[in-house]
Amino acid sequence: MTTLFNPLLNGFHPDPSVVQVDGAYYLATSSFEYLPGIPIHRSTDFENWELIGHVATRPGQLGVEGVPTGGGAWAPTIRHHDGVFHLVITDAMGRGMLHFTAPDAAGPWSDGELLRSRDGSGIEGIDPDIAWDAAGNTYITFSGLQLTGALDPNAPAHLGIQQVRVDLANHVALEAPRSLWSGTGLMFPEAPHLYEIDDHWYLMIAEGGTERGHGISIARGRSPEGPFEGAPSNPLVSARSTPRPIQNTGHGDLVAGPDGSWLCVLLGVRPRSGTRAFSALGRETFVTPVTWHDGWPAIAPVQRHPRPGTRVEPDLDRLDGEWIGVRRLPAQTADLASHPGAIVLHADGSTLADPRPLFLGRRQEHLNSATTVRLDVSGGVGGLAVRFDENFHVEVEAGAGRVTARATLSGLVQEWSHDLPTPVVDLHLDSVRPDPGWRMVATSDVFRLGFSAGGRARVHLADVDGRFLSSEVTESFTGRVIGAYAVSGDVVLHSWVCVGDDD
Ligand code: 6LW
Repeated sequence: MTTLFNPLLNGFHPDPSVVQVDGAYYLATSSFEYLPGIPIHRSTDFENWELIGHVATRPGQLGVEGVPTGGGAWAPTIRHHDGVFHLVITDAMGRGMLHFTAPDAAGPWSDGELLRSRDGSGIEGIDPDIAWDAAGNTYITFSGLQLTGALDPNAPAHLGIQQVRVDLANHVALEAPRSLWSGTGLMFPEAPHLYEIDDHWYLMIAEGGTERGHGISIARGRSPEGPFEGAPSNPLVSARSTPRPIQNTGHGDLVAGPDGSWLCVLLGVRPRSGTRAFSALGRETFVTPVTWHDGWPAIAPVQRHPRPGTRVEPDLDRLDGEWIGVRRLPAQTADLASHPGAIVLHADGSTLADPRPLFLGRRQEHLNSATTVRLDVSGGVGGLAVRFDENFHVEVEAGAGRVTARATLSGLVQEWSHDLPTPVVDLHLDSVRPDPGWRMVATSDVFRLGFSAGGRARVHLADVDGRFLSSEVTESFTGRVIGAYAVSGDVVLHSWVCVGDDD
């Protein structure tokens, strides 16, 4: 039996989908407005996972450059058929429902083709699944959330679980969508996956919404088109109204594990505070065992089993796959040529309040985290930030003789400034457990902001309550991203060290 670490993938990696090919596992997750998009992780033991690439590495594969915050790459399904990797996904409020292929999951992937209805318009829905039957029919099963109609109060916001057979070579539906079993009546039936197991077709979905009410339900029938009968044990798994440390569990995908027993990958959060209210890292990927009884799966509650802590000190003479940009590729953000061994960030007039900041980031992967960067701001102004989005970010910024800690929280801005003795400065951004002191209800964590310069000891600038950068407060689908940024002139990033662990 493998060591099932949970989270399986630390940091925001929601909506996981997994496929097993020739003894290796390939896991795809959502990436929203960040690029490169749709990370692919690989494992042979379900314990150690390696980021092997991304589906969207080129401009135009996704249309995220202009999507609203939280739009973009939502909920992939990855499968393997006739020697080819297939991935379907909705580029929400971007290009629409897309189909990508690749001979190797590490890429390069295709440009992405729009899946169209018979009238030529894009198929309207999210969370597409792709499956084939023995006769060679290709099924796209999806959640009928009407994103474009959402602005029309009279439009049906949700059509339930929908399905069409498609001509995959021409990316066009062969029929009008049919409605399938859509769960036990909870809101937001979504994340459908079809499986042909033994002599049944199983339709597994998420329902209840991706927050605390989230859960997984399943139905089965004799045909991929239904009719489907719901399991008597639905929901198969949900943390709703439980004291479990992993909450929001749902949006799953089933796979036979390395030892032949079944596993379910699914999303969850690790909320902290007195009432476990705030999820700093966003929705992460978890895994839990599955057993079968009388032809129905039973999914075990997700057990907390954090990985050992890490120290990350990336080489700055290359951009590894963990670097991400906001609606722009890291290669469009970072100059690796002008200062070998360091990354130069050339400000372009954008700030962290803009939709495409000059920001080179990495997911925050641990609940307790300490990041230090060494910047040369002799030629500009920039800093080290942790962000959820344009409205919620906390940073330490240096340049023009000043160093400033700043919290921007949905229009509320507070700053703490100090003289900057030298233009080469270490900026510190730590996320630490709060000292509850006299309060019963503490927060999720506290940001500790400071700097060190000229060989002198660290100067503490400010403490900022971490609750404001959580999924719940920001109402976000993503999670915290820590990054270096520039707002004027040129800023040189000489080093990056992030140490973290999960208590
Ligand atoms: C995803 C859907 C969802 O497509 O959120 O709330 C979307 N549920 O399953 C983005 O994660």
